[in-house]
Amino acid sequence: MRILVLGGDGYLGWPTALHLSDCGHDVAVADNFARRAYDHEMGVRSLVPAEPLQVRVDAWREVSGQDIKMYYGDLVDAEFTVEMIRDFRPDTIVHFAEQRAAPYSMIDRKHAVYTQQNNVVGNLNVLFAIQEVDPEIHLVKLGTMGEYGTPNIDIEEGWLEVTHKGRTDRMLYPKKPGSFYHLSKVHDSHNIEFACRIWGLRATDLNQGVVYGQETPQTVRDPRLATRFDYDAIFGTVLNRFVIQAVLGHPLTVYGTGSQTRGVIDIRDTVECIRLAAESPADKGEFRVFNQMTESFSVEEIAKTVANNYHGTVEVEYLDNPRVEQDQHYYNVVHTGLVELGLDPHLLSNTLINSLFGVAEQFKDRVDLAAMRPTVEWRTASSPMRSED
Ligand code: NAD
Ligand code: USQ
Repeated sequence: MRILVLGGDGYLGWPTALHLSDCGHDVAVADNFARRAYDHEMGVRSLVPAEPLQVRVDAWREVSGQDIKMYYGDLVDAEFTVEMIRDFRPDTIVHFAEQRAAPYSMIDRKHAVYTQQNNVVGNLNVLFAIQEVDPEIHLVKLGTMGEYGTPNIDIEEGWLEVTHKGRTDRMLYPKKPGSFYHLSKVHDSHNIEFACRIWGLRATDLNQGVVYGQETPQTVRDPRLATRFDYDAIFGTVLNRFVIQAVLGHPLTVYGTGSQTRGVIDIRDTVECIRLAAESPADKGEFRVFNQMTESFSVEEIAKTVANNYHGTVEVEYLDNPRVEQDQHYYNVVHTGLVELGLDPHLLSNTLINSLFGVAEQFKDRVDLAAMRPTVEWRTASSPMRSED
């Protein structure tokens, strides 16, 4: 199958491209390197060095004999997007290419507007390009569990059967997202569902939980194939941050009471879920939704798991929560769709955490401790990064 991975230079896009290529698919990657630019903007860098995309592609050819084609461009540029899809003629497009950090989207107006323009317009351009070039192309789009928020009812896979005043309908599951970033994903989901309904496109929306881990069977084949590993308070995600904090002897930064609960997934399962979704496409006209997570934990449980597995002393610090989010809440998520397609989840185990401690240990000298503490406040939407315009 020909698969185009949008956002193929990113934390998840790159290992996914390698996994798909390793499984025999003909893969291309596209990126505008915006993620590398955010590092410059924030004055931080990935804990693990991420080689330039050309170096990674050359290294993969050397170790596997497989070619990955590269496209450099911005999805917000409609002409670039349609020409790339016309040139590669994929059977499947995997769309990772968005600004993905909630705190980044909450810095100020400029960052909120950028996030929604980049994500919503880029995704719309992909939908229009599919419709124009070949409506048979299957779109596999990365959404997020945070689209749902923390409702006081079970979270279904994208759809909800509602009975109201004696009448019943199947509706898109109501959304209560927690940042302008998470909202951009809700807007994307609505646009994709509409495109499936009016143009008969086929799409899978993967509402993914927080990803942890850094290595996959392909990325460990050569140091040049490593993917990025973020620890800073803007782009670092909770479990990855706690592992790095433990190794540095920095207190684990639990926001609020730590009772807030989130769905999580191992990076090795992320790449496998994408393969499964791509190889069993949605039907024509179908907007298919899977909840791409394997377990849920409260933030405090994640902190305790990391602390209990680390050989040294670990301190936990409860910070005033810079975000606006419920801490005591119901959380019960249906996530059977991908398991039915064949996913055999890696659950959070000592082995994975121990290997992550090893990665953090190896690169700990690259950490800038000043980037560890949260600076972006949801309530004021302002921070030291606030811009004047
Ligand atoms: P990432 O920032 O590392 O990767 C995204 C890539 O897309 C980057 O390389 C970036 O340069 C590129 N990109 C952004 N805007 C673009 C544009 N307009 N045109 C071309 N390229 C563009 O993020 P990630 O952690 O790999 O996440 C990938 C996707 O998965 C995102 O859509 C994110 O919302 C979703 N997701 C991530 C997580 C997680 O924990 N990392 C969890 C759930 C969902
Ligand atoms: N948290 C802490 N301490 C920290 C960092 C985070 O307590 O040092 C808490 C947050 O308050 C939040 C939870 O941990 O309650 C998760 O935060 P996160 O930064 O790990 O994840 P989030 O902002 O939700 O975003 C990440 C990815 C995003 C993806 C999302 C999946 O950056 O791309 O969409 O996870 S989900 O959370 O399911 O929406």
